[in-house]
Amino acid sequence: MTIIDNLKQDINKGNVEGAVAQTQKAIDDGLKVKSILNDGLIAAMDEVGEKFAKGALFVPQMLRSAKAMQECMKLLKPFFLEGDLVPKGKVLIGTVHRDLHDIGKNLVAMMLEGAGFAITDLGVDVSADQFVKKAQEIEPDIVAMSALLSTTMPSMKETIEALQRAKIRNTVRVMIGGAPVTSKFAEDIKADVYAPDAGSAVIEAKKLVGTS
Ligand code: B1M
Repeated sequence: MTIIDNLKQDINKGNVEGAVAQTQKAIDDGLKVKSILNDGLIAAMDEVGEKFAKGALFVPQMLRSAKAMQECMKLLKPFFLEGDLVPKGKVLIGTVHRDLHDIGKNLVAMMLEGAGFAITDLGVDVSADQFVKKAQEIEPDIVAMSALLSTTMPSMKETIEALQRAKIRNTVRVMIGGAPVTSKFAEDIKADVYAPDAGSAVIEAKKLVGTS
């Protein structure tokens, strides 16, 4: 078995210590961080999701796997730094109302931070009102929303409408993403941009603030 196989197995089992040890081993052995992330951590979480959908595992096990992934991501964080100390722009990010999934959102935030953006992270279950209030306070360049549930995607539309009502829609750019989100949905709800993954989120964010 390769280190990546072992890592996937530990994430699948929710073995936090094992997964962290395999991630460290992968880094020490010189594996590409992109491969550790995509072929190891994200691939394992996809497997966890498939098993959950089939009823082969349950929420507490998903939580253990999520915890393992979050701990491994901490080890990868330093590798995302592009070394640019002048902030490229301000990003206000959060997972939308009634949605508790934060791994993808954290990854996007981490990579944007590494690319030189100043991040304000509102966490999970963020209401339209909370997005608006914080946006009025910090005046971000980008409002970034994540949703992992098809049932919470409408909150993205609600937030955009709330930004409109607060008359600040024109002063921010809105980026959305998350597994069930599509570019068509982004178009429908009048978001400025959809990013399918964390890497694209960085590329799109740079374009939005005109630094790419
Ligand atoms: Co949940 N869950 N979950 N879950 N969970 C999914 C999403 C699901 C697809 C599993 C399945 O059935 N196959 C399914 C949703 C079905 C749907 O609506 N389409 C589901 C369900 C049903 C649920 C519950 C309802 C289960 C229940 O209680 N019966 C419940 C809902 C709770 C709630 O939110 N109110 C629930 C709970 C949970 C846990 C709490 C146990 C845990 C989350 C823990 C946490 O996040 N701290 C959890 C997990 C871990 C998952 C899966 C297995 C993994 C998600 C993940 O972290 N992936 C997931 C199955 C899956 O996605 N394959 C599943 C890794 C992460 C890196 O990917 O988040 O997609 P992702 O992020 C990607 C891109 O989407 C993108 O970039 C990232 C990678 O580069 N991206 C953005 C994300 N946000 C972005 C924002 C951007 C741009 C890109 O711009 C702003």
